[in-house]
Amino acid sequence: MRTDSGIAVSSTHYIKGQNMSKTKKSAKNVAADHETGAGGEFHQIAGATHPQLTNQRGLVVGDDENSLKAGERGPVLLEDHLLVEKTQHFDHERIPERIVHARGFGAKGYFELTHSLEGITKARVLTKVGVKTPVFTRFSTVAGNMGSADTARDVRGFAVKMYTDQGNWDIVGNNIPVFFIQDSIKFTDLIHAAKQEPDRGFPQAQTAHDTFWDFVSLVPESTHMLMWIMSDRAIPRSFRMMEGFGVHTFRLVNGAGDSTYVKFHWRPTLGMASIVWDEALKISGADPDFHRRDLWNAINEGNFPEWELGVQLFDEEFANKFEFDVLDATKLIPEETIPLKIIGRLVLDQNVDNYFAETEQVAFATTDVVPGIDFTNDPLLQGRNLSYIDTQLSRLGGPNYEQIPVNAPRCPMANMQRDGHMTMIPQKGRVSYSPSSLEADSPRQDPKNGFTSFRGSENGDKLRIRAESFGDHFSQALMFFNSQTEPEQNHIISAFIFELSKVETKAVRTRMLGQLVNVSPEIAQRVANGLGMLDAIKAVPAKVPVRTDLPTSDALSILKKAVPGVKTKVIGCLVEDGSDAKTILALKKAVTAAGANLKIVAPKIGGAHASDGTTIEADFQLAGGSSVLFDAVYVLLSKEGATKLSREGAAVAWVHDAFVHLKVMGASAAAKPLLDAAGVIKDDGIVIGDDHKAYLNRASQGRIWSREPGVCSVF
Ligand code: HDD
Repeated sequence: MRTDSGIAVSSTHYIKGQNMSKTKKSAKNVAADHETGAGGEFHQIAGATHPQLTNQRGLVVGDDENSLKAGERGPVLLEDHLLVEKTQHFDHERIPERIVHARGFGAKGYFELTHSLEGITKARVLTKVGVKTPVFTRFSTVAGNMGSADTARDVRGFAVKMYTDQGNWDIVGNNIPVFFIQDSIKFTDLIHAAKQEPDRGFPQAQTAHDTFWDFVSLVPESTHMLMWIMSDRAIPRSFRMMEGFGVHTFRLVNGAGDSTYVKFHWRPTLGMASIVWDEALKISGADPDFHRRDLWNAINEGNFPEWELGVQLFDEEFANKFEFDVLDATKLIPEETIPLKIIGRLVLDQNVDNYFAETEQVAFATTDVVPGIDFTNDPLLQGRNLSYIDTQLSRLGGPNYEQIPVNAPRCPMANMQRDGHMTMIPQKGRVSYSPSSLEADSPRQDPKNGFTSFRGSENGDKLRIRAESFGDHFSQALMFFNSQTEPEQNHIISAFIFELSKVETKAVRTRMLGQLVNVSPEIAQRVANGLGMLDAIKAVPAKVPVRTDLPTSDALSILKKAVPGVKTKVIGCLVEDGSDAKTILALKKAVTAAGANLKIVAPKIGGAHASDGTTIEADFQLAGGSSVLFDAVYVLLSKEGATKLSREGAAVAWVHDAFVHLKVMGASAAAKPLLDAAGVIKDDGIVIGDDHKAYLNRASQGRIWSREPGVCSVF
C-alpha cells in the first residue's frame, strides 16, 4: 500500500479491518469526536481509523510517551533507539533559509494557454491552446527572514514553476516590473545593504535603515525602483491582488531559429488592491500571516485566484529605436507603447499538503527554460543564471535536489548524471556515460527537439563596463510618479518620509534628497518638507538629466486599473449584547450574495446575545480582530452597546482605525456614541441605517480617498 506521501508501507500498519479511505473520511470530524470523548481512550478518536505509528524505518511504535529507563526513576538508556531517532530527526529539521525571499508561501494549480504563439516560439506550453500545464507558485517578501511579517514594505516575489511536457519552465519574477540594479555584480551589495545590518542583526524585514539608504543614495540606477517600492505596490492587499512580472527581456525562438523579444506579465483577474501604510504596520502585529492566511483561505473556500498571462512582443527594430535599452532591468516598456497580448491564464486551485516538503524545498531557477524560450544579454539576468542553482546546492544540500517531488519534472527524465547526496531515483543500467554502445535504451541527445541556444552573434573587446545606453536613471522614475493618482503620489512621498526618518545618519538623508532633485525638485521639496529638512536640499550631479517629456502611463497606477467589487473581500462587523438580530441576518445575506465574507467581531469569543435572545456567533474577539484585518466594516450596535463600547479602548481604536484607513463604514443609527468617541466624521463612505445594498455598492468602489487629507498630513 502507498500512503499519500508516496512512502510504501505494509497494510498491516493500519488498524485491522479498516482502510485508508475510511481514515481520510473520519479525519474531517476529528476535533468534534475528540471533544465528545466518544470511544473511551484518550489518544483514540472515536470512529477513526488510525494508522499505526511507526519510526522512520517502519517499525511500529509501542509507546511514544515514555523513554526507556533503567528503573522507574532511573537514567535514560542509550539503547532507546526510538528516542534517539526521534530526537535526531528533530535536531536536523531545518535547512538554511533562502538568502533572499526567505519568507514565502506557495500553492499549486495550472497554466492554460488560451492564445497560441505558434510561429513565434516552438515552446509547446505557449503553442498548444487548451493544454493545462501543472504549476507551483511561490510568493514571497525579499528582505525579511522566514519568521518576519507578511505586510513589510517590500517587493513581492512571484515565482512560477510550470511542469511542461518539455521540462520545467520557471518565471522567477516579482510584483514590480523593474529592479534596483542593472548588473548582477551589485546584487550582493544591494542585499547586504537591505537586510539586517551585520554587526547588530537588525532591523529585519525593512529597508527603513541607514545601510539601505546609504547604498541606494549612492547608486542612482536604483531610483526608478525606489519609486515603486515607496508606492503602494510594496504593500499589496493580497497575493491574489497583485501583478507579476518576469522583469527582464527574454527571447522566444521559433522552429526556424528566429527570435522575438518578450516581457512576461501576470495580471490578476480580481484587479490590484493595496493596504495603506498605517494598516500595514498594524497588521504586522494583528496578523503577521495576513497574506498567507488570505491565500490559504481563498483556495480552501474555492475562490481560486487567477491571473492572465500577458506578453509584450517586439523585435530588434523596436529594441533599437526604443528610447531605453531593453536589456536594462531598471526600465520598463509602457503598455501604451507595446500593449499586452493576453495568451493564457494561471489558476491556483490547491494548497500544499506540506509546507516544508513543497514550499520550502521548491527550487526555482532562471535557467529552467524549455526549447523556444531563451535568454538575452541583460547583465542582471546573466548573473541570475549562475546564482539560482548555486544557492540550491547549499540550501538543499547537494546536486540531487531536482529529484525532490516538488522540483522533479513531470516529463521523462534520463541522463548520465549519477550518485551524490540523497539520490532518490535509481537510474538503471551499466551505462552512465556518452558516447556508449552497450545499451540500446540508454538516452541520446536529440538535436531536432532538444534545447538549442539562440544563434546570437557576439563579438567585442573584453570590458568591465556599463553601456552608455543604461545611463538615464531618472526619466522613468518621474514617468512612474507622474502616472499615479493624487493619493498614490501622496503615499510615495509619505513612504520616503517614513523611511528616511528612520535613517540615523543625516548625511545619508541629505544625499537621498539630492538624488530626488534629479527626478523632480518638487518631489525632493515635498519629502524634505516632511522630514523638516528643507534647508538640506542640494542636488547631486546627474550624468544624464531627467526627461520630462515622457508620456504618463495609466497602466502603472493601481487605482486607475482597479476592478470594482467586493468579491472575496472581508467585511468585519462589530457587535455587542443587544445588537439587532434581524439586521445581522440581512447583512450576512447581502454580503454573501455579493461574494464577500462577513466576519463577526464581539467583545467575547463566545459571541453576543442579540436583541431577540439568540446568540450571535463570533469569529474574532475584539482585541484579536482589529479592524485592519477587514476591507470594510460595519458597526452594528444597540444604543446601550455603543455607549458601553465607547468606554472600551479596543472598540474605539477599531472604529477609529477603520475611519482613518479610509474604509467604507456601515453603522446602525444607534451606534452613534461609539462613532463619536472614535472621531468619525460623516462623509460619503459612512452609510448609516439598513440599506445594505447602498453600503455594499459604496464598499465595492474601494477606499474613500477624499477622506485622507482630513485624517493625516499630506506633504
Ligand atoms: Fe532572485 C530568489 C526574483 C535578481 C539571486 N529571486 C528569488 C526569488 C524570486 C526572485 C521571486 C524567490 C524564489 C522562490 O520563491 O524560491 N531575483 C528575482 C528578480 C530579480 C532577481 C525578479 C531581478 C529582476 N536574484 C536576482 C539577482 C541574483 C538573485 C541579480 C543574483 C545574482 N534570487 C537569487 C538567489 C535566490 C533568489 C540567491 C535565493 C533563493 C533562491 O534563489 O532560490 O539565488
